[in-house]
Amino acid sequence: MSEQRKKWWKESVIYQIYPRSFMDSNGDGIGDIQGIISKLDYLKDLGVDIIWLSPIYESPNDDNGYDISDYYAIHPEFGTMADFDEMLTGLHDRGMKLIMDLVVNHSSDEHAWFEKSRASIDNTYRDYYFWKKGKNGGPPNNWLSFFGGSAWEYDEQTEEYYLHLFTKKQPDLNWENPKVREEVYDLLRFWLDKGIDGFRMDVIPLISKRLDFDDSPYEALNDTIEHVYSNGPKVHEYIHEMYEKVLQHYDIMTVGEGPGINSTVGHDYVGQDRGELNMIFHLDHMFLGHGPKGKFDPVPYTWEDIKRIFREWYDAMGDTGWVSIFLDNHDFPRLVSRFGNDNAFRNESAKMLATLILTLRGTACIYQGTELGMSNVAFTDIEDYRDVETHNFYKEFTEEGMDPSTFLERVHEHGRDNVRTPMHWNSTTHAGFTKGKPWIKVNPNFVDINAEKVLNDQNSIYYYYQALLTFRKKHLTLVYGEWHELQNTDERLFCYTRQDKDETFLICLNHSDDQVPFEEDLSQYAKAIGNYSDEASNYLRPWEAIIYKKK
Ligand code: TEU
Ligand code: CA
Repeated sequence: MSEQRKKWWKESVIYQIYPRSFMDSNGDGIGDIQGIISKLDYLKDLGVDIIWLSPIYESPNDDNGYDISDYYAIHPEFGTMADFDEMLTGLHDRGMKLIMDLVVNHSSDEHAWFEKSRASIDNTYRDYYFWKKGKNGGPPNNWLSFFGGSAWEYDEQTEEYYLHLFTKKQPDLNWENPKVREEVYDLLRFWLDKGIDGFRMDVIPLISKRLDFDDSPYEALNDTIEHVYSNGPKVHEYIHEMYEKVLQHYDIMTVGEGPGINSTVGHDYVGQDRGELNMIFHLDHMFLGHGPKGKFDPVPYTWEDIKRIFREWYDAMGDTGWVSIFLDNHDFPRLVSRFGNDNAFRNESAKMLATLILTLRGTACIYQGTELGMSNVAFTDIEDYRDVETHNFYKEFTEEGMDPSTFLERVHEHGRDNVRTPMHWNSTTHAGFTKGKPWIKVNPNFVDINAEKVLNDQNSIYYYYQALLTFRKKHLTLVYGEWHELQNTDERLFCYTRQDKDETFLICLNHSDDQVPFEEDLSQYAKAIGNYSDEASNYLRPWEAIIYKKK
């Protein structure tokens, strides 16, 4: 890889903090910035480089901060701007970086812009959003929200509908309007001039709408997302303008969250000469299993589907694009429950998945608690859940006749609150997350799975992540090296090499509960890291992961 292609944000590992659930410092049951500050050494010791912070701006919390009512203010429940400055300094003093969550496809309906926009037909803020007359006594078209129901909300005051691809409290901003774009560029400069190191851009491929607003011809929500909502006609024009006017003037990292970005269009967003984004959080593997009506209408999928997607994206990026590699975040179930075995092989499978994340080509991203092996929760009462997506679909599916207990089982599998229960710090009340009543119940298994416990167990998932992160820093072949998958291995294995002119590594992963034959000639290799203490010959044990280094 040429020197010019080497970038700090390719060699770094991201750790995502969902602030509401990370650490509460003042006993109100809500995680906050001072709580994060109290854990900066914990993060430094783990060995992560960049913190991606989910939104901490003013918000009515209809979607836990992804509905912003003031882009320039810290929500008081998280703390003050002085707390923010202290956290940023604390990260930079430890050689770490901070990227913030940029949510500008939509604002909150409580943002001043929207309050003015909805006040009358002819004010200067009217076309900050999308307003349309209804059709045949209903919404302008058949578009559905990601979170159930119509994507249009009727507003009595001016007798028109406004567009919201998410909840009705998240009206979509009209990027056709240059004033909206300039408002966004101003807020970007505000945070960048404070010294942050970049942005994760929420649903960025949705910002350019197909202005004919024709009905979607697709049955499945994911098809509408990909072909109607995403990758609109001016999306690259807008992102390039953002790059030209703001992004290129700072030494920062940008990552676009990409619902609807598939491997055929991915490079258009991140090609090194495109003047757009540095990398993508694509969701192809994360949307696997989402049936026609979304995640609570599940369909089966296999590891072959997952591996196919990783292959496609590696080929699509080539040497001039870049992706992030991740298997969970604040929107998807705990990776050890979804992709591993959080029962009989929680330790082994969590370590195997860690090995995959940290040895495929891309910037690895770890979600809070994954380093502890935290797993899905299974509340027995729908009222214990907080996520608006869960409650909207609970209402929709049960009104259509689904048995509530059936829906609850699907929430256990696919709900976003699986990853939003409070971080497990120790085995004291509420897992040491808060001295008060947590905003959402703690997963009862915190007594067995918590930071204090893993820090006292040399065989823990935490120390495996720490060893992998250290190893990866020492061997940049695992960052930049070519990726080649071994052919003709058992379908339960995922084996590949990473190589460049300096080193070659062979990574062997068993993504099953079985002991699987493995006949590769390993005479040229020596085991460097693995999740079993000893070495078997000619087979891989359940969820075994081994990194071999060529002699
Ligand atoms: O998510 C958008 C998205 O495509 C999905 O992750 C979505 O949240 C859904 O759960 C997938 O089934 C982003 C944010 O990450 C999410 O937290 C917000 O709710 C959403 O946008 C709206 O801002
Ligand atoms: Ca608090």
